[in-house]
Amino acid sequence: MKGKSNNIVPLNKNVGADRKIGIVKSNWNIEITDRFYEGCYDTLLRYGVTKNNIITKEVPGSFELIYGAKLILKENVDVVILIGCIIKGETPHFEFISQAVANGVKDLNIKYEIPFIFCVSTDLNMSQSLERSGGKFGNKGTDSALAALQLIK
Ligand code: DLZ
Repeated sequence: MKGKSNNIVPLNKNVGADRKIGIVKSNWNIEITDRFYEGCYDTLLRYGVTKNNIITKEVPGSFELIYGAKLILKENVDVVILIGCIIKGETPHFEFISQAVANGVKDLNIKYEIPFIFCVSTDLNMSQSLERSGGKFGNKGTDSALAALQLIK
């Protein structure tokens, strides 16, 4: 695993056994979200989650992550991880999408009994995103999987 995680709470290697995990992955900036997904998926497997207990849905962009999370709820998952990458452009779009997604995930956490994990990077440029998806700042996908496992243990 490249980079270092800030997530230091030790977890039992079998904490994910018999747990069902939902992942919603946005395909906008897919170079980055693929890397988050890989870090997330590999970490779940390492902690005992089986492949058939990882349910993945893809959506076009981060704005659709909330809708995807609502759909995946029907699969009776224990936790949902929302993966996206929002990169600042030349218009205020960045602020609108980032705010909407952060608020949407907060609302899901308030409304439902299971946790929703925010694995959405909001970076100023692609190089920052690369640093957080397996570069010098670790992999946000790995960190998000660890957060999910901590919450359901
Ligand atoms: C439109 C848009 C823009 C400009 N930038 C991003 C981005 O950096 N990251 C991302 O995940 N999605 C972006 N989108 C797409 C929106 O999330 C959404 O898919 C569209 O507005 C359609 O609803």
